Amino acid sequence: MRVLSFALLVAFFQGLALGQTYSQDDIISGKALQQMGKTAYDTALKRLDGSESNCTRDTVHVRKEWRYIPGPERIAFVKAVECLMEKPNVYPNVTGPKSMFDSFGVLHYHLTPAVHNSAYFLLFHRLYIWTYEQKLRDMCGYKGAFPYWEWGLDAGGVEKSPIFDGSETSMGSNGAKTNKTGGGFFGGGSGGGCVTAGPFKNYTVNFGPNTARDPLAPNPRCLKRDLNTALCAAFASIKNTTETILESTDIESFQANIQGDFRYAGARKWSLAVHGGGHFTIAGDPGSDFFFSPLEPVFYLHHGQIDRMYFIYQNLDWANRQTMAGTITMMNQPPSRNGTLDDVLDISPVGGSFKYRQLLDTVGGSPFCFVYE
Ligand SMILES: *[C@@H]1O[C@H](CO)[C@@H](O)[C@H](O)[C@H]1NC(C)=O
Ligand SMILES: *[C@@H]1O[C@H](CO)[C@@H](O)[C@H](O)[C@H]1NC(C)=O
Ligand SMILES: *[C@@H]1O[C@H](CO)[C@@H](O)[C@H](O)[C@H]1NC(C)=O
Ligand SMILES: *[C@@H]1O[C@H](CO)[C@@H](O)[C@H](O)[C@H]1NC(C)=O
Ligand SMILES: *[C@@H]1O[C@H](CO)[C@@H](O)[C@H](O)[C@H]1NC(C)=O
Ligand SMILES: *[C@@H]1O[C@H](CO)[C@@H](O)[C@H](O)[C@H]1NC(C)=O
Ligand SMILES: [Cu+2]
Repeated sequence: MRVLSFALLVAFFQGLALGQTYSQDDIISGKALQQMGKTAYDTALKRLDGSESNCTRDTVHVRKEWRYIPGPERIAFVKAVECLMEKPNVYPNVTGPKSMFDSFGVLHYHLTPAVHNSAYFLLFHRLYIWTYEQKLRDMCGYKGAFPYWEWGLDAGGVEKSPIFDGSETSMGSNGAKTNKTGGGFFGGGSGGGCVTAGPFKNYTVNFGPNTARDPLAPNPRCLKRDLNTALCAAFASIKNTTETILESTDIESFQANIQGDFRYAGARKWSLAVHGGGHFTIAGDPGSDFFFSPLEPVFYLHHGQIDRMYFIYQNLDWANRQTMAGTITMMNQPPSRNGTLDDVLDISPVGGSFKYRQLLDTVGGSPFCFVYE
């Protein structure tokens, strides 16, 4: 009896720690997510105390939401991305890709069937965007904060988002308005054509789409966007982001909920879910392309937020949240074995080779040293 009540007490306090007691008001206003983020940040930093690695409270990189990064730093980020678009492609024997930026697209194209709706989704994308960040720093001298995109902040109008407003401190505008049949979520958003203003207006998408006969052959074209506020509000709101974290009790349900993996009954209510929601809030070409979406520069801000959710989820119960679940093929097609933390992720020639186990902790372990603010 005493054991039972002790267990209940522990469960109660764990519930508090995990924030399961937040009111709907606090969830919708963002107060809950803010507190969860703060707890995760503090928990991660605490691991640095007494650590013998060179990742310390002084050296740790703090990732920030785009709009809370000062204007000049945002402009420097855009310049660094444009610089990466000028550095040479590292894949041999491909004619379409022209730059280091493009090489990331080739890497994602090759690995797509293994790293979505599989055991590797979260840790692959963590390494992938971190490697991109390193290239911006090492090859292009970027010194500022690496940005993420909190979609829910734009659920009232993506067109006026500081990411998409077309100003020089944005990531470029919406696409030009085009006539569309249909409507609703997938009938399209408020653009559809080429980006008309701001950064990346002149960026040439060099290859793709994945439906092309040779997806890696040259196919130069403009960057198109079709911003979709209704979709953002329905699938990637602050409430959706917060409850996806709160309602996920283990890594298997977390990765199912974040991707709306319909194999899991509990994940079906999320439909597109925040991952698809963020992607299709941008939409367009190559933003809608499952294989080539990283050729859309905002991809990295979107996946920054996915990784931030993972960071928060992990650090709300760090001792129990360093596990992996699922198999090594997309939707387990073709059927495959379970992934393990001792599997190796090799992203050469773009980046390095690591055991998945090394990618669990964003601080203090090899190779990462970052937290989310
Ligand atoms: C820590 O040292 C490693 C190896 O020398 C280096 O690659 C890494 O960039 C350093 N990290 C920081 C945060 O200084
Ligand atoms: C590239 O193509 C050349 C000529 O066809 C071939 O000899 C070489 O093995 C290829 N390299 C790679 C890495 O596929
Ligand atoms: C869009 O549709 C309207 C009405 O059918 C037509 O007048 C207009 O020319 C179309 N615009 C484009 C860009 O196709
Ligand atoms: C795009 O290119 C044109 C022509 O070179 C140039 O005038 C314009 O400033 C460029 N726009 C941006 C946003 O870089
Ligand atoms: C996602 O958020 C929207 C807006 O807050 C809400 O209407 C919708 O019900 C949420 N979805 C789920 C599955 O809770
Ligand atoms: C694979 O993982 C699932 C749980 O995610 C487990 O039920 C199953 O037994 C595992 N299969 C093998 C062969 O270990
Ligand atoms: Cu991906």
